[in-house]
Amino acid sequence: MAIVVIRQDDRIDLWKNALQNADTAVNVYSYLEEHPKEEISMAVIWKHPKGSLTDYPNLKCIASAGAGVDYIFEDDTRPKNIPITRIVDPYLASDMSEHVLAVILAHLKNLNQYKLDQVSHVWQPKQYMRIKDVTIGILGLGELGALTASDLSSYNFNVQGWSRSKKDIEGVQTFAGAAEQKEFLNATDILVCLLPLTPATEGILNEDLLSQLPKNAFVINVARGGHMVDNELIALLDSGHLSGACLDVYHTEPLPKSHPFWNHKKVHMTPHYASVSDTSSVIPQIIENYKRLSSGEKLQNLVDSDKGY
Ligand code: NDP
Ligand code: OXD
Repeated sequence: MAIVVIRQDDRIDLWKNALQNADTAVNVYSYLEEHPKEEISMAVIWKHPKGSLTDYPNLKCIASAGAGVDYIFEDDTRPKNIPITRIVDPYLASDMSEHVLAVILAHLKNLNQYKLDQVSHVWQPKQYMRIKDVTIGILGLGELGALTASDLSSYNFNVQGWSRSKKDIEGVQTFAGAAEQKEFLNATDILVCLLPLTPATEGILNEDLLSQLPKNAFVINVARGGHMVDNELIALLDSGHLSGACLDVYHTEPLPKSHPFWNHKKVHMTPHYASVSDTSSVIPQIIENYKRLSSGEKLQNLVDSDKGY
């Protein structure tokens, strides 16, 4: 049994070495080096080249190196009858919560606009908003959404959240399913998307949904670019219905230089770095799952293949 690391970014050696150092008894390979393919039982992957999982006849587990697994389901050639695991990690959740808080405060206090004013040497005080006067609505109350919601509530924001099944989170008003979506949206001043990307949520941030937010609402997408219908967001920003958007994720990453988001005054961008799996924190759970796989025990952080998350 052995592990192969498959990712196309410059973190592949970091991941390989971190897994290797965590347990020197385990054979860990990068998919870029010569390796015995029939020995591989676990593939630790992040945005792997489509088709690359078919190289391993004895693969028993696909371990996503991130929380999201949409890229795995997009690969039709993946082995379909083996478990998929993902990252559930306190730092991944708290880093996301901190990022969302920073974006919200920058919006309430006009910091993005002041940066633009500084570049143009403009002195123009603007009315700011207070925490107590805004309602944050979070789409998705899973590992990241639930912590973000309760953290924001502890800062005295009014917080509500929407998910597939009903949740009970102290200080957070919760809504579930299509029937309760409109009431949730109508009362949301700042919408935060923390849904997984699945066939049910693809394109959910469209004109129909976003226009149910009150006028001047602000949108934060930290989930996946595939949730957003870009041209419909731009139309609602241009019409004045939405006051702005802060985006961390895009249909194509890096975002092509010609995309209209780059030059849009109401769009604020970060490069898919709201929250990143920290090897020192998440490698132990992957090694633990590798040991469980070897001894036939139930794996942790399993993805539900029927739901796609
Ligand atoms: P979870 O699987 O823990 O939570 C998903 C939540 O979304 C659940 O509350 C679930 O409802 C809800 N949900 C799923 N489908 C629907 C639907 N059709 N209708 C309503 N609610 C739905 O995911 P995480 O919190 O761990 O992560 C969320 C996403 O964040 C990831 O999938 C990833 O795409 C993104 N992410 C982005 C990062 C970044 O840096 N930008 C970093 C890490 C993750 P229920 O509880 O009822 O099942
Ligand atoms: C993740 C991500 O899903 O980084 O972990 O987007």
